[in-house]
Amino acid sequence: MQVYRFTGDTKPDQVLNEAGEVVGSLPDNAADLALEWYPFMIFCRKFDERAQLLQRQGRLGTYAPFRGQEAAQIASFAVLRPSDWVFPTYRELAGMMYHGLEPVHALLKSRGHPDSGRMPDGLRMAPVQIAIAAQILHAVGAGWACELQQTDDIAVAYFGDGATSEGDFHEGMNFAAVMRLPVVFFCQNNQYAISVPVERQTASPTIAQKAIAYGVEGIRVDGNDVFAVYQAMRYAVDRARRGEGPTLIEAVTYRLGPHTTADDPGRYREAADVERWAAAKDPLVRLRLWLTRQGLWDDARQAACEEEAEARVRQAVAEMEAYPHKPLAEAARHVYAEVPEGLALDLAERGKEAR
Ligand SMILES: Cc1ncc(C[n+]2csc(CCOP(=O)(O)OP(=O)(O)O)c2C)c(N)n1
Repeated sequence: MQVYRFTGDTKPDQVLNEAGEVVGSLPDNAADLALEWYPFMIFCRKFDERAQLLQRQGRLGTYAPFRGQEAAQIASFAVLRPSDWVFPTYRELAGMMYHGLEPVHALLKSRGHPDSGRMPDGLRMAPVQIAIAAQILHAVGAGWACELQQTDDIAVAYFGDGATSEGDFHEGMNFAAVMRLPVVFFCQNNQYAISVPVERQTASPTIAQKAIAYGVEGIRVDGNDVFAVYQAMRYAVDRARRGEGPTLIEAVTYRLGPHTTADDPGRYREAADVERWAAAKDPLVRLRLWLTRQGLWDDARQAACEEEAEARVRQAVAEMEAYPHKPLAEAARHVYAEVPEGLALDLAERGKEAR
């Protein structure tokens, strides 16, 4: 009898350790990448903080913060081409903005604006997915289409650790593996599915090892380490483009904020745990340490960068508040080629009530 048991190391791959020291292999153009990413990470951090404040002031509806996950998102999106297909959830706004989504558009979803359900032309990105794991199937379908059309574009599904408990994840992985489709499954393991910690979500020691069961490659990477994420994504995307099939990446990170602005994390986790993560693993701190050590960053640059980020956030908020309202009926227009008559009437009636 042969018993299969996971005996591997669960330590995620790292390039930069918590002190910002190099412990792995840097990408060739590390300095250029870091100088592009770090200011964008500062902007995203400010955007995220402002969005939460706007919700508290009643100027924005429910919002899902991404604080702590900037590295996992920005460094993975950095590998994609504009012609690749992206299927995000509600927590990928940092990556989506890096990929070209205007900040004003990123805010519109939390306003319930019909335009947030339609990506701007030219962006091969689906609107944010709220139904957990449903976008994984869409990514697999798009990957299949890339293959049938014989392009070397690929598809990426972004999802959280909780999504790996859904049937859609398993069906998507299996189908993509059997068909050797050009798909990257990118899991941001931020340790929680709302209030459920990852150890109660899965008995598997890692999420990456779930890949083995499907015959695809799995990578467990430190999701707060921009360079490690970039290297992992580079590997997975290149494989997919070469027709070598799907990869599952588990980026181990931590959600520093609440699940959404409707959530009270104090009910399911200790503030001390959050502080410990924030102090040791904040992706912005780590990258700044490395940049400073290279002589590429100092306090003056930091201050200028923060000021610029602040101005950009202010601009996005002003654009969001000036953004023209649209009748509720518009929402259905992004879903149907021809809106069914009953639905159109119903939305028109509801629109009147809402006014
Ligand atoms: C199919 C489905 N079931 C339940 C929910 C309610 N729900 C919203 S977010 C969430 C947790 C998701 O956790 P995870 O996949 O880890 O992503 P994260 O929010 O941590 O980024 C749940 C259960 C949902 N949106 N869709």
